[in-house]
Amino acid sequence: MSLVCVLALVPGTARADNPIVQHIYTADPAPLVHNGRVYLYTGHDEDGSTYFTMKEWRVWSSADMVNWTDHGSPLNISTFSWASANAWAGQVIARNGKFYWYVPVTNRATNSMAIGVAVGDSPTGPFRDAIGRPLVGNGEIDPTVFIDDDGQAYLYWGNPNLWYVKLNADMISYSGSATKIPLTTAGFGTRNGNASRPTLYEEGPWVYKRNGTYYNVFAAECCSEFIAYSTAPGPTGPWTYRGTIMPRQGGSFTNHAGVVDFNGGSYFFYHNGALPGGGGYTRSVAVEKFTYNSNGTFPTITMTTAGAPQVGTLNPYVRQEAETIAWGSGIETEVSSEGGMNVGWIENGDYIKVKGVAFGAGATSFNARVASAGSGGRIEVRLDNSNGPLVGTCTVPVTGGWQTWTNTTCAVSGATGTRDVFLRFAGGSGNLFNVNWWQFSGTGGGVDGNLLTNGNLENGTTGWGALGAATLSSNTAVVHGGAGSLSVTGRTAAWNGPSQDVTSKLTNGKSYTTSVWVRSQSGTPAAKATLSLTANGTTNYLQLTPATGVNANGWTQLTGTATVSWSGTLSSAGFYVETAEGTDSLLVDDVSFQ
Ligand code: FUB
Repeated sequence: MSLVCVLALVPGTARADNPIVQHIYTADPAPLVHNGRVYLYTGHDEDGSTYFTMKEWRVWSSADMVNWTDHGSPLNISTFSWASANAWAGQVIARNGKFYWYVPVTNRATNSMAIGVAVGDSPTGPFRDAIGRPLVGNGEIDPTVFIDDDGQAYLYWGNPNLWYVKLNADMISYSGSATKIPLTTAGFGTRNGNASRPTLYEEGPWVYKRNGTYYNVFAAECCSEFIAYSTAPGPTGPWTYRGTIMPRQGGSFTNHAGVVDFNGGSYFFYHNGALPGGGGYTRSVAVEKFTYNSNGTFPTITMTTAGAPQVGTLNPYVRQEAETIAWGSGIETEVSSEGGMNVGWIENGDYIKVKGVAFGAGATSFNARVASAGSGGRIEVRLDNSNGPLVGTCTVPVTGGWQTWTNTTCAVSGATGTRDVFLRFAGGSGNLFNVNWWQFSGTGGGVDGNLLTNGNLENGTTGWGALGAATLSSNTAVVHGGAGSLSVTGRTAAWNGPSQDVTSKLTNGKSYTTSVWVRSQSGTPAAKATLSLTANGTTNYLQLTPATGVNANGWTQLTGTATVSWSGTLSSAGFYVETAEGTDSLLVDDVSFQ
């Protein structure tokens, strides 16, 4: 395989966090907030492109807006048997437990652009062609999708025109015919000197509703484009032009916006040509946090290299994917034989920055899942920058295959408080090794460590019991990480599941963070982690994670933070995994509660 590293930086260089992805070029951001994470759908500009040569779409996600997990490419041109090229700007929306991804591609039969729709059971896919043919096709591009409060869904798209259709509730068909939105100068601004395109509207609409007002954020007046917006009292207009959001800037002659609210903040995603080798066909997605003006209008937003501030911190005491990255230098990613992605093409001096890692009172060891068909090497765990204090060094052996995985562990000293972590890779020449995931251990549980015994399920069913009717067994065929997971069968009620007693481990009034990876053995139940707290003869139930739909096709992470409190004396407390309803058998892995 031949890959070009997009970026290699001098060790020690302090880096900002925009653009979001450094190891490939990305374009056309479409964010989606789902279950406490931001999922970011992008296109992928090929290295060295001299046109919009785009073959696949990519998915990224983050819980904190700075550390982004690479979920690879669950959708590409060949997903649509009728499409021939041009994996351009799309958007994903969730409905009825499914995720619908609308994309523009070239229809082979007509050699013109059409809109396809893919569907998946999770935000990271896999995605399949929902209907086996274009949903709509009139030679125009850039779909955006929006569901109004009354349940009516709308699909908008277009360049040079602006169209909409009313989608049916199934999200894969529509009623009526495609309707042209009048591109008036009152609605979309005045473009001078172009009689065939008198308004500023160019492409890339992003339609949503906020406080009763409908917003259409769009790329204006190619080339180069700036981002402007219009508002309307209804989903189909009439639109009023409101001005510029993001001026022309950044070395790409296109720009493309996506806007979401997350965790109480508002975020503006866009693209530019900021990476080395970047430009109009080698773009990169970036994000800025902003605040709407009190009257609902946008402030002017300019591109920065700092990006958005971190929301919270990253927990090093649960398994973290190596491909969860604030800034990567020299590395690439690929599909891992153990599921998800791994970091690869690691050479001497490459590094990964992980931002805002909350060590608390201190980490004592570092564990990483590694593989090498090269020469092996070392992972240097450094703080603050890639030449910063060295707090641990793990040796990576040659394992005999790039997907032949083993664990490496080393002592850590001096990692306290909240710091940026740099995993800096060292060794001989050429590709050294791959990394799939990593995890620190803390100073003996409590504040910094996992309160659960055998949370990674690498030690059979040790530490786990059944709440109600459930049969627990160790599973080695389907695992999230490592070599074991927990199979939970024979449930006869929704609350039945694997549990651990944590009575002696809780502090009244303290917040605990939970992470559980779950998949069903059949069905698509909503799973959740719960704490039962019995004090003074009364039992209360605290939901630790939102109930989240899981399926048999892949692992879903349930996460949440909850404050535990009780009155009087706590007589028993149990952590357990259950479902909102139903008795489907489950698989559970890599559980932490801390
Ligand atoms: O990425 C290809 C095209 O460039 C998109 O569809 C447009 O929005 C522009 O960003």
